[in-house]
Amino acid sequence: MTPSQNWDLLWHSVKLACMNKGGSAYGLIEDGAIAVQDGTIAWAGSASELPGPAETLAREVRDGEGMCITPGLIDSHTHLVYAGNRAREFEMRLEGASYEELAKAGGGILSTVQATRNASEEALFEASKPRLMSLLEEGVTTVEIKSGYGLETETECRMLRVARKLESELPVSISTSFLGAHALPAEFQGRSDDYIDLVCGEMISEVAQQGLADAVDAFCEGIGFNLAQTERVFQAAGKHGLPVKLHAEQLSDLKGARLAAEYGAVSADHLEYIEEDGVTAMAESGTVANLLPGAFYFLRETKLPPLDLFRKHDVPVALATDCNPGSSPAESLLLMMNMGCTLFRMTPEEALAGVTRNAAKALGLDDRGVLEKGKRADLVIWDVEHPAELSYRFGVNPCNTVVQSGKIVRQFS
Ligand code: DI6
Ligand code: FE
Repeated sequence: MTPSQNWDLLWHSVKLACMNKGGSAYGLIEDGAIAVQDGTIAWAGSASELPGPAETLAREVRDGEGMCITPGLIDSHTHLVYAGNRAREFEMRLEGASYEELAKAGGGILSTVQATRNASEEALFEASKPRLMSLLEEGVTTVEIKSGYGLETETECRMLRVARKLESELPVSISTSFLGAHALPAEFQGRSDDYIDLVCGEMISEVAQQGLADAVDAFCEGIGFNLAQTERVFQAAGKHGLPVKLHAEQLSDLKGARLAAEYGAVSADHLEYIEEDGVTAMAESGTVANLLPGAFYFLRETKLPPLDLFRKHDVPVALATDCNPGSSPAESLLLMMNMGCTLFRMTPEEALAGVTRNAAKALGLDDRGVLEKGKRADLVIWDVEHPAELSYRFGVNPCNTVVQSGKIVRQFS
């Protein structure tokens, strides 16, 4: 028989968790096959429907030995570029100080700002790279990275340049967010509106002009910025044609998610304190609820994000590490899936959708997050029998092979 196709690479004898919506649980195909060609998925389906004998269809044909393939994982909310750490602050919190008290006393985010301002671009790159590598070890192929520890134009730009450089040196797609409105820097004490002038003027112009940001974020909170200030940031983002997202309702309900929805935000993140009005607004605007169980856990929060309301109104839910030195020094997206289930009562299928299909949506990326013909060939082969195992186990890494944009970039066996 003459080859009917000439794909680059084909796996057979694999279980595919396609994660497309509407079909069977996980979009599962038990005896599946998947082919890649020129960086995209050329074919995915049931092995019995392949257009010929597997060995004739691709230049390289691999037996998956029953392993499970999912889309490449996507960590849609991180602050992984920073200098220093806050282990001492962790000790103080365990002795009774609250996250908010430490922030108000000039610690918290501002202590990381100090360390980050003092770090050279090289030092910042070297400090951040191992954190990103930890994520990649577990099959992450797309990562969002925020600025927000500079709070002055030069350092904000430096952080975003480091994020771009990480993408150029490691097998990962990086999506960057400008988070100038993360905290009020000490030199603007008592003048928060003046600081927002700087964020909406010089800072965002510089960031946009240099093409350093793919989106704009803000921290709408008692210890961050109020609703009116957040709205100014969103308007400035709009002027530069940048999509918005928001840290909303993490510690209190300031109605940030409703505002974010009004501005068509791609995601609203944290959301422990959101109420139903916020959820319905998000449903209408198609804003993703990006939940961060690492921060919930590490701050020993007790108020749960309202999963039942997100389900009731059909708001897509994503899960991310929030990797940052203060509220979530987490470098494992698999652990977040487990925590999404154990702490937030998500199902393992919801957890996997949260780091694939819905995480892609949270970043406004429609070319990935599911296994379908035409999507980017970002895939992970897992040494598990069923995709529920990815959420079930914790502290283990069953990742066998990672394919990024059609290339095998990691192989463990
Ligand atoms: N909420 C968070 O959880 C992170 N930023 C934010 O606005 C924490 C950042 C930090 O504490 O360094
Ligand atoms: Fe965050």
